[in-house]
Amino acid sequence: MKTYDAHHIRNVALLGHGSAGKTTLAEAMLFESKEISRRGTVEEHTTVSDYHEIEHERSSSVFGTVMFAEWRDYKINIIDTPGYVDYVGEVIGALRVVDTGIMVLSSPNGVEVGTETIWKYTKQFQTPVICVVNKVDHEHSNFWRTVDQAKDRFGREATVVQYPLTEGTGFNTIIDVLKMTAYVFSSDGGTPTKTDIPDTEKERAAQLHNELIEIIAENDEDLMDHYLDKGELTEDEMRKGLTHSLIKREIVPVFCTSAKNNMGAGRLMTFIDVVIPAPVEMPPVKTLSGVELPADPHGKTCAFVFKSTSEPNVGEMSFFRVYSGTVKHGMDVVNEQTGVTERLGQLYVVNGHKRHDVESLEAGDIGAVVKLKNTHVNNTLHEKGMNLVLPPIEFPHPRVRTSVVSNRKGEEDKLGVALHHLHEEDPTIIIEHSVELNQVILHAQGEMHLQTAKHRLVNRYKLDVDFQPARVPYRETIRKSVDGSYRHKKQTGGAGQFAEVHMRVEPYHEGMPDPTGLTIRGTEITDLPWGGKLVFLNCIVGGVIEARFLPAIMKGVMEKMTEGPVTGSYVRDVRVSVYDGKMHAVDSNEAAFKTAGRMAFKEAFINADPQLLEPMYTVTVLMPEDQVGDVMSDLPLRRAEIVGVDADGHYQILTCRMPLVELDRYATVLRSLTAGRANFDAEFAEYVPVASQIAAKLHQDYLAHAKDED
Ligand SMILES: Nc1nc2c(ncn2[C@@H]2O[C@H](COP(=O)(O)OP(=O)(O)O)[C@@H](O)[C@H]2O)c(=O)[nH]1
Ligand SMILES: [Mg+2]
Repeated sequence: MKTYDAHHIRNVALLGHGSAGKTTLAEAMLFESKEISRRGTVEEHTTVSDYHEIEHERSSSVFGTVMFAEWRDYKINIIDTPGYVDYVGEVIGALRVVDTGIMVLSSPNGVEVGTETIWKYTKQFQTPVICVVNKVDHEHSNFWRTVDQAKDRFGREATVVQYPLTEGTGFNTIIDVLKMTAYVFSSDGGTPTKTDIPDTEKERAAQLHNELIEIIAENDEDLMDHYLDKGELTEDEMRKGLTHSLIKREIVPVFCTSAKNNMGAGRLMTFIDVVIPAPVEMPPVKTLSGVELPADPHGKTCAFVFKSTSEPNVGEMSFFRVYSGTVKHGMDVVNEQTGVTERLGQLYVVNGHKRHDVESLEAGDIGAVVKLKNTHVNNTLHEKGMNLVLPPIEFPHPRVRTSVVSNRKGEEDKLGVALHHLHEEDPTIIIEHSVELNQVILHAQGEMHLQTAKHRLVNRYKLDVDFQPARVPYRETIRKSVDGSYRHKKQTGGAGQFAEVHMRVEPYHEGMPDPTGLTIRGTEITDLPWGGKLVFLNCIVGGVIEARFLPAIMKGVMEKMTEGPVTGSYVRDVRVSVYDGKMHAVDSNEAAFKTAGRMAFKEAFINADPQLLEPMYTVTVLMPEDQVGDVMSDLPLRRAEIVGVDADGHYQILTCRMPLVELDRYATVLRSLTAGRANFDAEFAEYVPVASQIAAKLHQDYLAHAKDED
C-alpha cells in the first residue's frame, strides 16, 4: 500500500445516536472503495466495524473501530464510533484525532439524545461537522423534518447539499444542489447514473443551490464580491469556500444516504476527498508548552496514542495519529509521559481486525503498532532530543459504580491484572481499590458499560466474577459539645496498663471560639484525607498527663475516626480538647493512652448527637421536552431535590441533587423511564446529613456486624 501525504489524507469519525446507521455506512464506504468485496450487515454480524463478540451479541457497536477507504487519490481514515451514551469515551477519543465529524442522523428519528450529546463534544473540540441523513429509504423516513431539527440544533449552518427525490421504500434518486445533478441508483445501489434534475424539482434545487452559495459567500468577503458581481460562484470557488466555512464551523453541509441499500456513500466520499479539510488545512496541533506542530512529513516526528486494544485474535495494539514528521518501522521513539524509549515494531493500517503492513506513516495519518509495553492511551511519542507533550484526552467522569468480587479463590491477582487491562483499553473505566469501603470498585458510564466490562472479564479474561452494590462512603460527625472520659486499666501478670483521659468533643467549624473554661497549651490541626478537619487541643493543667503522651491520645482518636462509632465510616469536622486525666508512674505508656484516647473519644462521640453524612451529587439530565414530566415525578423516589430546569433547543436540562446511593441505579432508571431518550451527568457536590430514620437503620446494620473493642 502506498504512503499518503497530509494533502491526500482525510480523517473522519462516524458519529451519532445508536442505530442511525454509522456502521452500515462505514461498510458501504469500504465496499464502494473496494476494500471489501462483500458488503456485510449488522444483523448478520458480518460488518468490518462491529467485529467483537459482544458487538455481535448486541448487534450494535461497543468499541470505536479504525478503518480506511482509498477513494480516488485519497486515503480516508474512518473511525466508526458507538452511539450509545455509555461508550462516549470512544467518541471523545476519536474526536481527539480526526479532523471532521460525520454526524449520522436517522431520517425517521431525526435529532436524538445521542446527537445532542455528541454535538456538544464536537463544539468542545471545534471539530468541523458534516451531517448525513441516513435511512431515507425507510418507510417512516422524514428527510425535511430531520433537516428542520438539524437546523434547530446545529443552527442555520445546517445547509442542504443533497435531498432525496422521493423518500421511503421507493427511494432511488439523490438531488445534489452543489453539483446541480441528479444521481439515480439501480436497485442494488453502487455507482449511480448522473442525470439532469427533473423539471419538477428545478425550482427547489435552484433555491437550495442559492442558499448554499449565500452561506458560503457570507463568510468570505472575496467570494461575496464575486457572487455579487456574477450572481454565481464557480465550482472551485464553492469548494474552497466550503472548506473554509467547514473549518470555522460556519457550515454543516447535509447529505442523504441509504447505507443499507448502498446509495450515496460514493458521492459522500468524493465530497470528503475534495472538500473536507486535509490535515494540512487544519490549525496545527499545539503541545502543552505551546509549540505548534504543522502536519509536515519532514518536521520533528511526533505522534499521539489515542486507543489501545487487546484481542485474542488481533493482538495487542496501540493506535496513534502522526501529527508531525514521519513514523517509520524500527524507529526509536521517546514516550514523554513514561520517560521510556520504545522501538516501533511493524506498523499497520487497519480495517477492523484486518491489518496491512506499512513501512511508514506520514504526518496526518492514523495507524497502529503492536502494543508498546510502556505506552498508554494519551501518551505522546516523539523522536529523541525533544520534549513534546500533546494535550491528553479528557474523559468524562464516571456515572455508575459497582464492586467487583472474584468467585474463585486465589484469582484476586488475575482479576487485578484484568481490571487494569480494562482501564488501559477504555479509560472511562476507572478501578479503585477502596480501603475505606474494603471493596474493589469499578466506575463506569452506565449499566450497559458495566455489562460490557463484565462480559470482557468473563469471556476475554476467563474470570468468574460478581458485580455487587458498591458501599457508600458515608461520613460521621456530631452536633453537640460533650465531655467524656475513659479509664483504661489492665492488670495482667507483671506490668499493668493504666491511662485515664478526659476530653471534650465538639462539632468543628471555621472560626469557632476557644472552648469555654479551658486553657489551650497546644493546637494540632489535621486536614483529613477524606475531607474535613480534626482540631486537637492540649488543655492539660498541672501536668496531670505528661506532654509526651498526647500524640498517643491523638493517635487513638484518629484510629476511631477512621472507623466511626455510628457506621464505621470516616469521622470529620470535630474538635477534641484533652483537659484532664491520670497517669501511673509504672503502668502508663503510649499504648495505654492510645486506648484511653480512642475509647474516651468513642464514648463522647456517641453522646454528642452524631450525624451521619452522605455524598450528594449534582445531576444534570438532558432530555426531550415531552420527557420532563416523567423524569421529574420520579425524582422524589430517589430523594432528589430539583434545582432548576432550563431549555436548550428542543431539549430540556434539569438540574437536581441526588444522593450517591440512588445515583448508582440512576442510569438504569433513566433509561427505562425515557426509553433511552435522555442522558445525564453527575458530579460530586458535598456531604449532607442523612435523615435520622435512614441513619438509625444503617447504625443497626453496623452494630450487627461490628466487633467489640476496648
Ligand atoms: N432502512 C434502513 N435501515 C438501515 C440503514 N442503515 C442502517 N440500517 C439499519 O439500522 C440498524 C442500525 O444500523 P447500524 O449501522 O448498526 O447503526 P449504528 O448504531 O449507527 O452503527 C441496522 O438494523 C441496520 O440494518 C438504511 O440506510 N436504511
Ligand atoms: Mg455502529
